[in-house]
Formats: sequence, structure tokens, C-alpha cells
Amino acid sequence: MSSVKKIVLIGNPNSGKTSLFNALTGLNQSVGNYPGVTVDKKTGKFSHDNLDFEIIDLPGVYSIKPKSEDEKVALDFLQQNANEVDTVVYVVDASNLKRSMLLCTQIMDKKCRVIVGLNMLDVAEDNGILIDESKLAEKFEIPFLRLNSRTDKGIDNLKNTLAKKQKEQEFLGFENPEYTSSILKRYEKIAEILATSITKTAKRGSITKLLDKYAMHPVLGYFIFLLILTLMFQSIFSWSAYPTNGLKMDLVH
Ligand SMILES: Nc1nc2c(ncn2[C@@H]2O[C@H](COP(=O)(O)OP(=O)(O)OP(=O)(O)O)[C@@H](O)[C@H]2O)c(=O)[nH]1
Ligand SMILES: [Mg+2]
Repeated sequence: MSSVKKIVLIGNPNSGKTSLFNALTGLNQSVGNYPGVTVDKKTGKFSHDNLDFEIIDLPGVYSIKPKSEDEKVALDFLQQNANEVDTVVYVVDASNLKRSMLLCTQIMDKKCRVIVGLNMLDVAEDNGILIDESKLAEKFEIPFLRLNSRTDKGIDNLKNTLAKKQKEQEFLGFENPEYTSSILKRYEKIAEILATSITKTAKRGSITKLLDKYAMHPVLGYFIFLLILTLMFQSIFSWSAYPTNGLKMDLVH
């Protein structure tokens, strides 16, 4: 393997791969809050701890079987370069781990060394989802690192982890025919692991949520609705008398 370590960013669309690419390289590839922003591979470089890294940002992928041209670009690249890739950073939207982890295990099947970047933790926490990353790391037997690609939180930790000589990864037993033949069985196993590593608490309150709580209430909601109608009625038929009278006085004088 050459002295430049090749790192690949892969994950579901809109999980924050390009934001992470920008944070690692200092480049400015375009991001957007919708899937399918990246349609081709982009390459950048960074150095850390006297080591040189080449980093490749790929289009988002939903499953191991490509359904669109963008997905094909990403999966073909991984297939053709699996041997030269030092580490795959699998970027996940932490508020939607269940959907993402199936693809992650399928990438692990390709014998790539995988590190999971737990991104969008702020969104997960707003939704009351608390993640125990050390439990996930223990059960999936790969590192899970907390990140916020938007604010650069966790980027140094990721760079340090990428620079460390990684131990060979064990592969969970997903090669077991039970899991290779049945996606459903694999899903069940993933769900079982996630159930022990994720806690759901009450959602964090926001003004909109608070307004929803009262305005959408089956009884209170009607009173609030009537109050708003009364206020509108009053403002049109009674309170408008003041500016109308004022105008009339101005016209008379
Ligand atoms: N709240 C929050 N938003 C984030 C975070 N990371 C990225 N974003 C936002 O998520 C959106 C998608 O980010 P991208 O970096 O374009 O995602 P991507 O995975 O490259 O998307 P595709 O190229 O379409 O697959 C952007 O609006 C980012 O600003 C994060 O940790 N928290
Ligand atoms: Mg992108």
C-alpha cells in the first residue's frame, strides 16, 4: 500500500458526507438539505500527524444494489478500489440508525475497514434519541465516533483515529449463511443490537412543538380557535373604528 492513506466517505444520501469532506479537507464542495447533491466522486487531500490522506467523497447510497446512476458511481468505486482503500468512513444520520446499519454491515462484508461517523447527533438528541456509541462499537466490533460535520465537532478525533494504526477488524459473524441469505434475519440482528444501545426520551421542547401541543389539543384547540376568530372579528368591526374616526376628523378639518 502507498504511503498516502486512501479514505472513502460513504453512506445514505443527505447524511452529511460532503459536509464532512469539507471539514476534513478545508475545501468547499456544495451541500444542500436534500438527497442527491453529490452525483460524482470528488477527491481531496489532508495531512495529520505527519501522514498524508487522500479522501474521496461519493454520492449517497441507499442499498448495496444500485437503483440510480449516482448510486452506481459510488458502489462501482468501492467495488473496484476495495483493496487500496485504507478505511471507509461510513457516515450515518444518527436520528435514523436502523435504516443505515444494514448497508454498513454489507460494506463490512466486502472486507473494508469501516469506521462509523455518527453524524446529525444534534437532530437525534432533539428527537429524544440518546446513543451509547461504546455499546455500538462493542457489538458491531468497529469504531463509532460522534461527529457534527456542520460545526466540525469530533473532526480531530476522527483524524486521530484515521492516523492510528488500526487493528484488523473482526467481522461480527454476518458472514454466517443465516445472515448472508436472509436480509430479514440481518435486520433482526441489527434491531436487536440497536435496542440495547439506543434510549428514547422525551423530545426536546421547541416553540413550534409547544404551540402544537396546545393549538392541536382536542378541547383547548377549539377555544384557541374561537379566541383567534373573536380577536379578528373585534379588530375588524370595533377596533377599526378608532383609525376610521381619526381619518374622518382629518377630512372634516
Ligand atoms: N443538524 C445537522 N446538520 C448537518 C450535520 N452535518 C451536515 N448537516 C447538513 O445536512 C445537509 C446535508 O449535508 P451534505 O453534506 O450535503 O450530505 P451528503 O451526505 O453529502 O448528501 P448527498 O451528497 O446528497 O448524498 C446539509 O444541509 C448540511 O449542512 C449535522 O451534524 N447536524
Ligand atoms: Mg454529498
